[in-house]
Amino acid sequence: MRWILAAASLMVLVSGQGCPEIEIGGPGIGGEDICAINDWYSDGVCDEDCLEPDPDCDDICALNGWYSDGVCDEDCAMEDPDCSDECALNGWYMDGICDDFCPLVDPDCEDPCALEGRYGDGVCDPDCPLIDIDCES
Ligand SMILES: [Ca+2]
Ligand SMILES: [Ca+2]
Ligand SMILES: [Ca+2]
Ligand SMILES: [Ca+2]
Repeated sequence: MRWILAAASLMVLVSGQGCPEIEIGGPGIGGEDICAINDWYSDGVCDEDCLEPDPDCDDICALNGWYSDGVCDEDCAMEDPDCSDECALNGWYMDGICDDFCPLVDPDCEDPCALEGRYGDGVCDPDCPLIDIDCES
C-alpha cells in the first residue's frame, strides 16, 4: 500500500509545478520591504510604510506607545516589557526618587527636586516637575 501513497504524493508534486510561483520579497519583485529588513513588523510601533500590513497598527498598545512606557499594560497584543520590569511594577518611575538601576531611564534622575530630596521634606516646592506632597497639606 505504501508505494501507492508515495506515487500519489509524487503526482501532486508534479502537477503542482504547473502553478506560477509567487516569490515574496524576492529580488526585483515589488522592491525591498524596509519593514522586513529592519524587523519593524510586530516591534511595538505602528509602521505605515510597510509592504505588508504591520500588526502593530491594530495593536492599541503600539498605537498609544504603551510598550516600555514604564507602566505594565496587561491587555496588549504582545508582551509589554514593562511587565517584567521591577521598576515599572513597583511604580518606581517618576516617584520622586532617582532609581538609576532601572532598565528604562528613570525621569526622577533628571529631576532636580528628586535629586535634592525636596519631595516630602516638609517644605512646599511648587516649582518641581512632579507635585510635591508637601504642598498638598
Ligand atoms: Ca512595527
Ligand atoms: Ca507599558
Ligand atoms: Ca524613581
Ligand atoms: Ca518639599
